[in-house]
Amino acid sequence: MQIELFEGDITRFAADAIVNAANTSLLDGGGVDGAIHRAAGPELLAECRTLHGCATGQAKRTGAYRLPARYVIHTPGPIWHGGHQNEAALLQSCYTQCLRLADDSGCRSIAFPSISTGVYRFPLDLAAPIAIQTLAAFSGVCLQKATMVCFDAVTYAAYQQAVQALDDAHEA
Ligand code: AR6
Repeated sequence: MQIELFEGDITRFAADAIVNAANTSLLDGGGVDGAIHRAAGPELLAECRTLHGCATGQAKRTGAYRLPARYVIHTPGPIWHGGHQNEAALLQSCYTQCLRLADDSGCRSIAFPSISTGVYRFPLDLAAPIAIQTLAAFSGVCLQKATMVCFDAVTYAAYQQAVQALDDAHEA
């Protein structure tokens, strides 16, 4: 899987599927979730209401309405409780389930925000390698490119470091 990093706003990023770092109700979120709902329009919330929530580490798909994408894939990341409540495996599952759903939906490209590293407080230096390693390990039928859309320079630097660490490990 080809991995790219981009610093900016995911609601303006064109990809077949855009991932939303949601909560388990799939309703009433802030952060990137709030931005996605504002940009997509009220039809997105109406469709989310029909889904009856989503478990942490799983993923559900909706239309993307006014966003420059075909689908929004909603995934509730784990809330960080110190690292002993399966947080790493759940975060990995978020990325894997989103990739599978996008691939099954015929998507060629997908864009992710930095899941769980905002309100849910998952440490960025631990989250970034989990995300990058999971993207790198995935091989789909249709899906060819995954972009991590980082909202600020600190987030971008953490993902850049994780990509570099993976490259170094492959060369060693
Ligand atoms: N584009 C890209 N990334 C963004 C954007 C944007 N427009 N806005 C924020 N981010 P968070 P979480 C970044 O808190 O930690 C919500 O209320 C942000 O800087 O949105 O998974 C949900 O409903 C950070 O790097 O998601 C849940 O209740 C990253 O997105 C809860 O927050 C994730 O931050 C989920 O918390």
